[in-house]
Parts: sequence; C-alpha cells; structure tokens
Amino acid sequence: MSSPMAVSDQVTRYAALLDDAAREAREVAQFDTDNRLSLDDAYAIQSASIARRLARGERRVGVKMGFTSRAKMLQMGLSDVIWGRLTSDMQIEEGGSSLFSRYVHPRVEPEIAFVLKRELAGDVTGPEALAAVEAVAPALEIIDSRYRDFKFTLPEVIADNASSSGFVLGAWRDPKLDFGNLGLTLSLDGRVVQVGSTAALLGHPLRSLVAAARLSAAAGEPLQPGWIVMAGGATPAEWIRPGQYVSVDMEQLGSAGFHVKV
Ligand code: 0L1
Ligand code: MG
Repeated sequence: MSSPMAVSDQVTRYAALLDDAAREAREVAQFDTDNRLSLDDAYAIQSASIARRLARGERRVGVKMGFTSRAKMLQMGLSDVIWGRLTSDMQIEEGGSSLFSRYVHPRVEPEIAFVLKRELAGDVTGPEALAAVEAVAPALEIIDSRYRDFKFTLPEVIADNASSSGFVLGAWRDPKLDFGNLGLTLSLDGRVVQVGSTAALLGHPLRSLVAAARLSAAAGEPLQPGWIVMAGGATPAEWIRPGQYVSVDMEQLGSAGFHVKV
C-alpha cells in the first residue's frame, strides 16, 4: 500500500469485502497475490472487519491463536503465530447445532480453550499466564476461509480473521490439572478421524496463551477477564459435512461436540 489515504481506503474496502463474504457465506477471490499487504495492513483489515460485527451488536469474547504447531509454522515459513478475534455470534452451544449454510467450506479442528479471571498483557511468563487462567476446556474451532478453494497468502488469512468462524466449548475444569500433554481425538459421527495431543501446541498450550497476551497487548487490546483464548489446532483440520456430529474427546478434560445442521 502506498500513501496513508490509500492504506485507509483499502483497509475499509477489504474489511467490508471479507465481512460481507462471511455474513453471506460467499467465497471471494484473493486480493493480494502480488504481496503488497504487510502484516500490519492485514491486522488492520481484520480489526476493521470485526469492528463492523461489533457495530451490528456482537460482543467481543476473546482471541483465537493460529498456526500454533511448529510443523505448520515451518511449512508456512513463519517465525510467529497468528491470531484472530472471537465474537459472541461465533459461539455454538455445546451439544447444539450450527447450520452448514452459514459457512463456505468449513473445516474443524480440536483445541484446548482458556477462560481468564484477570487481565493478561504483554511479555508474561508461563506461570504468570497460568495464574490468570480461571479454567480450561476441550474445544472445537470451525475454520472457514472466505477465499476461493481455501487458498490464501499469509496477510490474506490474517485479514480474514485467521479463518475463524465458530467455536464450541466443553465443560470448564480446574486449570491446576496438568494439561500440557493430554491425548485427544477428533471424531465425525463417532468415528475417530484425528488423534493428537495438547503438546502439539508449541510444546505446551500455555505458550500459546503467552503469545496471545503479547500479541493482543501489542495491538492495544490486552486480554480481558472473562475472555476466551482458543489455543490452536492440536491436529490437522477435517472437512465437515451437513448432518454430521463433530466431537472432541480429551483425556481428563472430557468432550465437546455439535451437530452440523442441514
Ligand atoms: O486456527 C488455525 O491454526 C488456522 C489458521 C488459519 C489457517 C487455515 O485456515 O488453515
Ligand atoms: Mg484453530
């Protein structure tokens, strides 16, 4: 992007494009295949796109972390994780349902989620991050890129809220239990399709929370009490289809699931 005026024009235009596409479950063409957008531009578009949702009455409820597995970071040539913003309309009730038609080409991944009891901001240690956690829960994230064929550049996916489109939370548990390496499965209609561990998240999910505290504060939006932090996919994502029941089962933490409504 060239001049300050052009930056703000393009931020507004791409934010509207992505927000409309998400609202209408419609795919759009990539707009940065020539790599003109910086990561700062991309986060500005994401922020402006989420601001449109908040202006329609949605509430901000937390943060999602993306590309949190070292393998995926290396594959994408990244030196840091990415993040997105969670809003109230993205939450699906545990055991409830979500309309397939709400998405373009949805996939799902098993995660662990945190809810915070106090503000967490800046460069914090793992123990400091843990002290701010009220509870942990097994979770599912629906990722649904608004770009055609789920293809995007790094700035494009950041602008598109890191593909975040929905989330389900299981029952909250005491964070004192050791959640650093819990086995988990992702199932579709009761059939296990992915097996993994919470250790896939940067070696320990708390590292993802530490990164969330750093990145959110740098963006001027420190993690707030009551906010949810989705720590990242613990296995590769799976495509979902209408009529399926999607569930995660996690050692010690239990399960969470939802129906994909036709
Ligand atoms: O949550 C994630 O780790 C995925 C981030 C966005 C990339 C994708 O849509 O696959
Ligand atoms: Mg995820």
